[in-house]
Amino acid sequence: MADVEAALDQAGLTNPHVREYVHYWADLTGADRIEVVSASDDARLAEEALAAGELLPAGEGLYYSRSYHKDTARSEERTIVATSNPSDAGVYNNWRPSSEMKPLLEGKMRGASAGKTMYVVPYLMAPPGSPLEAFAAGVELTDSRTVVMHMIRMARVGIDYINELADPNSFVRAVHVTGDLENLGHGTPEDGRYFVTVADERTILHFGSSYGGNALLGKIAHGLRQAAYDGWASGKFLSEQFMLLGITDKETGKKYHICGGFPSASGKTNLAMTLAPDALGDRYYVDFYGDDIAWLWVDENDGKLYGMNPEFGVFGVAKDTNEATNPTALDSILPGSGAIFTNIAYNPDTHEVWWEGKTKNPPEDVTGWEDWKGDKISERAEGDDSPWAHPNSRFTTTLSNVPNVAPDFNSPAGVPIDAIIFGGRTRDREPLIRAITDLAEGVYDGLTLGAEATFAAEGVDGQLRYDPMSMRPFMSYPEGAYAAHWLKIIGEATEAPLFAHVNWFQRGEDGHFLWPGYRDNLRPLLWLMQLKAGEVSGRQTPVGIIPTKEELNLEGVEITPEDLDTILTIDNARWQQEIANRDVHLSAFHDLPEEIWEAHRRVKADLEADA
Ligand code: GTP
Ligand code: SPV
Ligand code: MN
Repeated sequence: MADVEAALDQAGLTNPHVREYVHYWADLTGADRIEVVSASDDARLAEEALAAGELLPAGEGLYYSRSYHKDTARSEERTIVATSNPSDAGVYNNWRPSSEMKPLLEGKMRGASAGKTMYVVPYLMAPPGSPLEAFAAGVELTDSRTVVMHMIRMARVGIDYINELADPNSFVRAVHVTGDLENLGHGTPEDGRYFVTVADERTILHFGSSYGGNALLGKIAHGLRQAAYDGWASGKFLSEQFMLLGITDKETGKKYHICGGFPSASGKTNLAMTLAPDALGDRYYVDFYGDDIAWLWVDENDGKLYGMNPEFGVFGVAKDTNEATNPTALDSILPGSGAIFTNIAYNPDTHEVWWEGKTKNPPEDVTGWEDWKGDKISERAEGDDSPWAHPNSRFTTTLSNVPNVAPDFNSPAGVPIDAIIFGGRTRDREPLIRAITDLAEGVYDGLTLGAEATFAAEGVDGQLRYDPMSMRPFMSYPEGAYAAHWLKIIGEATEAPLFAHVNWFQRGEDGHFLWPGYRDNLRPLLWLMQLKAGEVSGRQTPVGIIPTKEELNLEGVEITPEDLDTILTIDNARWQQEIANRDVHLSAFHDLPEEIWEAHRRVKADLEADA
């Protein structure tokens, strides 16, 4: 049994509520040792992890890890939001009573960390001094050293964040127990994994994974699910799966801030890290604030809408990251950066790493190379062309390593938000960009965000998998209340942000992308800022304002006139088909505000009139 008192005393952890919490879970999980962690422990933890073989060297100050082969992504089916109030049940939050979930999780966790160290990771999901700091403190307890190292990169970690809380009892209790990964029945009816946020108790209980959002509890479980619930319960803020970037016009000195949601693996990281296209680079500069989470609030004094990234790092998709698609990301994982790679291909002889799309072809000489599971490429069966890296393999690096990180990324004030954008992977119908000036219509647009089903079997042709505001996997309270909370928060801003829907993924009949994407995505955003400033007026359509060809700065873009026409056109018939699907989608949400229904009917009527 661990000597909890001694460990907490030695670390100088004085908050009595945190001490009591650590005691409770140390006893319950049966951990052998307790260790309180701060960011300054990283180098020692890395040495220990390398010595134990939990991490492998991937170059100077770079680390490689593999997760259990059935534990490679968030598990939506196993993720639950629990509270004591049945009216908290929504369509997506997989609500269950906390009276049922807490004993179940305690049962799973009892004795499950025997023989292991339980790390105590105090963290803050906000720049210190933020007006939302009261919602940002947490203490993750985890029995995985690799998870601790990820947390140090992804959150601000140290005991000062919880010793000096204004309300010492106001912190998120986030318990992570890895469990016996090989015997959890992944995907069977007896699946033993449970990822539960007990939202009205600000307690997170995750059992049965050591991967990403399942295990780094500051990120998705606290930063998104818990924070969204807190923002609603307090009436104070929104927490969304949004990227956040700044655009500086060096000629006028103006700086704009745009945030927005794209479903997982749809390009948030790419966009927030983007470089201006060569032809525009002398004039415009993009600042990176965040790639996965934004908290939004209205300042009581100036009435403006502000946003900030609660995270301290990037947990980015590795696949297809290369010099053309995201040079900034490559520069953020250089030797000395401390980056951790997970589930990509690895060469234990040379410590090199590789993933699909890093270079056009995999390394020619396969000597030594192993795939993400650790199997030798040279020993693959004839014709085995399965990917070397897992499609959801990732790199983890701190914000300060990102070359275009905004100088004020750590500012407690946040940044004023000029526009909120939504975008999914849609192969037809959605134009390059359409701007929306009306608040209810903007929220309606976010609620009807979707992406095409990725596997033919999963979807019906032309029908989207709706992912409201890109929050489907992170929704913690009912969708009707969520929409009302959006209308309330944004409605309180003295200056409403502009909304827009973007799409980089429209395709031709032969499957090619009509828009070159990546760095060129800055162009429609520049148009949006010009629209906001009244410098262009676009063309009004039933679904928003779209740019004219002349208004878009297309200097240096490779696109055919036909493709350009298509991405700046509204296909009325396809849109009317989509409106019918939206009727069904929105009808599933109870108590959806009347303003949202009005917006829906208005768009529908305008499309019919325009046919
Ligand atoms: P999560 O971290 O899972 O929340 O996702 P994310 O939204 O940050 O995803 P990410 O930026 O890692 O998305 C990467 C995928 O989107 C890769 O497959 C990219 O190649 C693709 N992608 C990003 N931008 C573009 C673009 O402009 N055009 C095209 N065609 N693909 C893009
Ligand atoms: C996502 O899946 O949207 C992520 C990665 O950003 S994870 O943190 O694993 O949820
Ligand atoms: Mn995400």
